[in-house]
Amino acid sequence: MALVEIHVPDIGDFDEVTVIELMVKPGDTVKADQSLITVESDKASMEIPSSAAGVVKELKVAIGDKVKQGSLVVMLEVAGGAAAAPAAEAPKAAAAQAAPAPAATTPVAAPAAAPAASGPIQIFVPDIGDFKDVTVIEVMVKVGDTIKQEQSLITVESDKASMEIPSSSAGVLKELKVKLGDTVNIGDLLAIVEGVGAPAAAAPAPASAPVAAAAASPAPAAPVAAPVAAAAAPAAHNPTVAPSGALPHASPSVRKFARELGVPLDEVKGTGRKGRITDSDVQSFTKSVMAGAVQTKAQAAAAPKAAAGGGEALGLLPWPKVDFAKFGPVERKDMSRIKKISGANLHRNWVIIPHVTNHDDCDITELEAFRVSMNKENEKAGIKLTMLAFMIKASVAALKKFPEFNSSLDGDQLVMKQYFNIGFAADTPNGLVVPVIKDADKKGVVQISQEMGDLAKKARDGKLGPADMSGACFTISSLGGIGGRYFTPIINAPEVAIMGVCKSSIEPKWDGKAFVPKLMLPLSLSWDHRVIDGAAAARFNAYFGQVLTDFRRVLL
Ligand code: CAO
Repeated sequence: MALVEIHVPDIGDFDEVTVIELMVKPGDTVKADQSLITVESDKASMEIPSSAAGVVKELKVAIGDKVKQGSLVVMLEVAGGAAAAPAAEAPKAAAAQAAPAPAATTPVAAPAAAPAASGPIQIFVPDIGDFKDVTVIEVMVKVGDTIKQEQSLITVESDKASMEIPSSSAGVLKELKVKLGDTVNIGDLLAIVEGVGAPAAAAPAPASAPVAAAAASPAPAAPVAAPVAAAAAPAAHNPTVAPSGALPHASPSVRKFARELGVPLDEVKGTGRKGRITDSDVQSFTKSVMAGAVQTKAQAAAAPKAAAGGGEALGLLPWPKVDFAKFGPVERKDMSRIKKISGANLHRNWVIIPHVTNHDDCDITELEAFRVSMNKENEKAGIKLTMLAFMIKASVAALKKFPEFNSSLDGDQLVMKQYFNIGFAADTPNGLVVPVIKDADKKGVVQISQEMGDLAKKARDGKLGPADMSGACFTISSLGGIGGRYFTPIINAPEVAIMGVCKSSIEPKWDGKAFVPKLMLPLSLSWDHRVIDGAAAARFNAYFGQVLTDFRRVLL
């Protein structure tokens, strides 16, 4: 048996750090590499492991003590007659697992030499020493945020330490390339900021670049490499950066424990020093939830959704996870912002609203002839009447005749609208949007055609504002310019019906004496069966068609 001193290893730029947790006590048997204490700077916490196996004889630190490299942590009784390892050697071995590489300190000096720049700047994961495949456990910014240089962007965590990764540049955050749960490594692209006088844009760093640059040349020879190294300095290496305070106070091992149990740490009350969350806090929280004494926020949020018939209540099978690359080459593409938003809305509407779709046809022979002749007449004035504009007027007439189609469900009540705003689905390179013609009852077909043209252009240019897309009573989705016969349009909640229109075509129609060619327009009306009955829907569809067949009905 021999007594061995266990010291704080080389912990990079962590200067004086505070002991926030004692993970062993005298008499405990510890394995080599087992964590003894947790220390914390203002940006990172890290566990200090034992460099040898043995029995803890004495703890040389207490909670709240300040320690640094070389501080004595524990006296350990180890088997055999081995003399205590020299302090400088044993901790280094441990540091390889727990501490960020000290090499990352040098590059901090680099940005002073970097020229100012604006435009997109890439922010990479810095040299984080021996940390490999660390998990993103917190995202502290969102797209659109204005961030300061060295402001923390994310927190990463290994099983021994957590640290915040700062931005090397000030500016507006344009894109975040990581999300919670992702694993990252040195050199991974984290974010793109639109710089405002920030250091010059940085090229992606080869994994070894920052360290090599730091080691080889204190004054950066290549400005391209320098900011990467600067980007690389984790906040743990810069105690001047203000702490975010967003992360619950808990050591990495407690956080890992909580993750394994699925415990939301931010809902756990810490009983440790300064409200720190301990292992036993996590255990008690779990017991309370299991006993039904406490409800997590997620449970509380899911309950009303389930009652309202949300997807959570459906108990469906999980979405299939397929490794498509096994079958052939694939490429992954992010969904556009519009697709993500409209997808979520469409899904909700499809699941919650009991849709029924009525299909019908109407004769638009005369209307189309009129439209074409008007367009010829007004060609010089640059006025073009579209079939969709006539349909908007027809829908106003039908909504007036069947007011329950111009309503919205609100609990047990129907909100009956006395205004006539009509949305139309517009296909854009980024996805589907629904601009709205306001007060369509008060406008003529010419004005509606012009407004639709303007709104459709705004939609294609991605310039529609929320006001352009809100307040619709009823929507028309026209695929007439493209093709198809019938389809099931999804109701745009909280509206209660939507008209889908497909391509018109000449068909033979019996007039009592002979077949005559007629231009027939296919209609597909989807309606909410909670509000509308099938007979009313058939009448609405028929009337809508009659108005288009004889447009004079609009005047009635
Ligand atoms: N039948 C036959 N032809 C039709 C027609 C119909 N029902 N409707 C329009 N057309 C023809 C027009 O005559 C015109 O032809 P010309 O260029 O020869 O004159 C052409 O199609 C384009 O018509 P338009 O300029 O009037 O445009 P539109 O009113 O049909 O469409 C808009 C405008 C914004 C609705 C359209 O561009 C669009 O985005 N449509 C797609 C909507 C969509 O994606 N709906 C699906 C939603 S569910 O996923």
